[in-house]
Amino acid sequence: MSLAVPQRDWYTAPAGAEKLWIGLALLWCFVMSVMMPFWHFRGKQNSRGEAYAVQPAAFLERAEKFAAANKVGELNGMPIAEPAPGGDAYLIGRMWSWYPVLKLRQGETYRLHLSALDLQHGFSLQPLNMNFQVLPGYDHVLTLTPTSKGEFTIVCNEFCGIGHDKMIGKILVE
Ligand SMILES: [Cu+2]
Repeated sequence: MSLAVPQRDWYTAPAGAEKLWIGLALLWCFVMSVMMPFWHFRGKQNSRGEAYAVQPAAFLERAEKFAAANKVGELNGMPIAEPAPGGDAYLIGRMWSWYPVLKLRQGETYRLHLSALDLQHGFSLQPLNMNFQVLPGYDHVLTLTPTSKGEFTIVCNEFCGIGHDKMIGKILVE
């Protein structure tokens, strides 16, 4: 048994329909590549990339202070915090909950500070499907203006252990 020696000039240039399809695929690749930076600057659902270094313990303190000062109720034992319009809101991602529940007003703008206390979590706002990374050590600030009323669910979309699927939070918009 022996292997056949490969043909020396195995390459034949694409021609006809093959050439056309490769050209179209390549063109689409360029379009998609250009759309990434385009939507980064023109899209209305992107992070501006504003982030600060923060120790998890310091972030916990700020978030607890925020939740206590703005508490307007409770939902399943979790405080509901209503930040002042135009003000700062804090949200902690940790194994395995989002703290606190936020109550926001439609049309008002907030600065939402997102951070994790233990490991990487994923902030995924449903049913809008807006997704942001939540990392310990980083205070990620999102400028947020709710455009519709309702109850929005935050799920964690970065696997974070045994209780990952129970990590569900709420944002209420009135
Ligand atoms: Cu998580």
